[in-house]
Amino acid sequence: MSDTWRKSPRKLVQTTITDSIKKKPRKADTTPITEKEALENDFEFPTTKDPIIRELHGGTGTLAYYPRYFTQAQADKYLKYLEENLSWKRYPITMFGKVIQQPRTIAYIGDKEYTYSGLTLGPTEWDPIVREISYQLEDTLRLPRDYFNFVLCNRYEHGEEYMGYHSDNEKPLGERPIIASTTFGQARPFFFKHKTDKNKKVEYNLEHGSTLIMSGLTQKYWKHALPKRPKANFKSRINLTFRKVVS
Ligand SMILES: O=C(O)CCC(=O)C(=O)O
Repeated sequence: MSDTWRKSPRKLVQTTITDSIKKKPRKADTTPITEKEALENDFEFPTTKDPIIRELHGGTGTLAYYPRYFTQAQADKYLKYLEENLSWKRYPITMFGKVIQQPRTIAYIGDKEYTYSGLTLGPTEWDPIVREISYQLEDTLRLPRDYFNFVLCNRYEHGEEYMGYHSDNEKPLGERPIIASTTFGQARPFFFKHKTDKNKKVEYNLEHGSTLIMSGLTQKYWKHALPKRPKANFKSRINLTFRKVVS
């Protein structure tokens, strides 16, 4: 582990490197992997869209970041559509025994019911454009069609809206969920911290049109958060997390 400076598009940031980052060689094969391989996460990230792949310290997970998963024009189109067409609502959730309003609005889409922080959502009809995005992600990752069976959509109006540290480790997602997190709108910092070793941290600046894949044991060993940035004058941001209920 070493402290290192790396360049982010906006500024130099210091990160503690606890892992290795590599670009894997391009694979010509586009045959979908099997459901079993996907669940066991026994696959290599295809590199058709140039991901930056980060193996987290000691086999504790894998992150793959696609900074420009969508072109600017595609991302602009999706942002506008999602803002105008999803049914955004603010729900109460239970945190540490207290009922609070979520500090963001959400929309839920998917075949399956999903419960987190005392809130049960779905099932609902798929929005056709969200389905289109889901299919593109499945194709890039060589996942079987309809692998992702639900999507949690979060909308942050400004820098006061946020998501606190948590992991997506609900039982129905399985131990090694593949979660595809696609961002439209305002670029914002996104943090990971190891659950037991406070020195291990990873930071991204999730950009308009980017996708971050969390896989392997990431949810078991790491928490993630989209922190508040109250003075940052941030505009609206939408994030879609494509997931699979396996049981
Ligand atoms: O908006 C984000 O990027 C955070 C999403 C997230 O952490 C989640 O849905 O679990």
